[in-house]
Amino acid sequence: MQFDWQRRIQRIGIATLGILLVGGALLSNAQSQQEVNVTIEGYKFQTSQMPLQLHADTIIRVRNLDNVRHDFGSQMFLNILTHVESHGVVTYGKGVEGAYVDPGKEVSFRLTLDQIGRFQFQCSIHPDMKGEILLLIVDAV
Ligand SMILES: [Cu+2]
Repeated sequence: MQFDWQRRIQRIGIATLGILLVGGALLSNAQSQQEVNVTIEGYKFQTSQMPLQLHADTIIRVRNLDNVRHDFGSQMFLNILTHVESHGVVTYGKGVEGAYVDPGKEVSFRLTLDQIGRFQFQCSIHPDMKGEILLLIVDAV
C-alpha cells in the first residue's frame, strides 16, 4: 500500500516537471529575438534575415570581414530607441545614426521596429555601399 503511494507521488512529480519544461520552452520562445545578419565583404553588404515581425525584439549584427573600416548607418534608428554595442562600447538612445565597424569586428543594434517598410542602410565612408532590411509582413502578433 505504502509503496503504491510513493510511486504515485513520483509520477505526479514527473508530470509536473514535464509541464514546467514545456512552459519554460514556450516562454523562452516568446522572448527570443529575431535576427538580421549583415556581412560586409569586398565593399558590399550581404544581408540575411528571417521574415521580421513588428514589435518584436530585433537584433541586427553587422560583421566587417574587410580590412578597412566601414560604417553602418540608417535612418531607421532615428526615431527608435536603439541599443548599440560596438567595440566594447554600449550606447542607448534615440537619434542613433549608425556606427563604424572596424576591420574584423562586429557591431550590433538592438531595437523594436514599429512600422513596416524597407529600411535602407549605407556606408558613409563608401557611398556606393548600400543595402536594405525588409519588414513587409502584416501578420503582427
Ligand atoms: Cu564602407
